[in-house]
Amino acid sequence: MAQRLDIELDLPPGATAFPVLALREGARERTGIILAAPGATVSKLASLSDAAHPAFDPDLAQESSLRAANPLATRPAERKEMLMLSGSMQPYVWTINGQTWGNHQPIAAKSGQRVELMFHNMSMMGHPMHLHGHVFQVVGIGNRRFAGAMRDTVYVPPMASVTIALDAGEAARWMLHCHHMPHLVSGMMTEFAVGA
Ligand SMILES: [Cu+2]
Repeated sequence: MAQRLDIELDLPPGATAFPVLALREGARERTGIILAAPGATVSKLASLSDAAHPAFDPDLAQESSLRAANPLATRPAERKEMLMLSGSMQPYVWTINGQTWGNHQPIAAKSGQRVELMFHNMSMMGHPMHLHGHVFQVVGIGNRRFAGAMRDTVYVPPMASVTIALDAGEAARWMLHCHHMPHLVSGMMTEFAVGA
């Protein structure tokens, strides 16, 4: 949910067509694009799959298997912050470190600092966490450290923790929020306040 990827594909030669589908979790709906070589026969696909699609990567097995082609330079973190993700359905309020947007405590850093943020999800909903103005590297899942993918959004499953590392960029206020819009609008946003 809410992930974003840049994908480079090598397609085999020949007049072939390759559907790339987005699947709705827990339901049969699907949509997508078809990559087709010149002269390929493009047949129409049903908008419903035969069976409901399972939840994607709920234990982060795939995320754990990814390694950055161009990782961050190795250096120790100068700032480490834990961000507690929580909330409830009734009332419908979602928080970071117990606060909604407007009552939030900014996460502060200086431009150029290596920062590690651990997203600790204490709720029963998954949260795709997105930081503006930066790319970051996934460097830990639970207690396990590894040189994972470069991203700008990372999915944090229920009751899981994911650690990211980044070099703080331009001095500005950068939004840091759950990319699931109903969570965002009901409070789940803070700011990464980068000083000069
Ligand atoms: Cu969320």
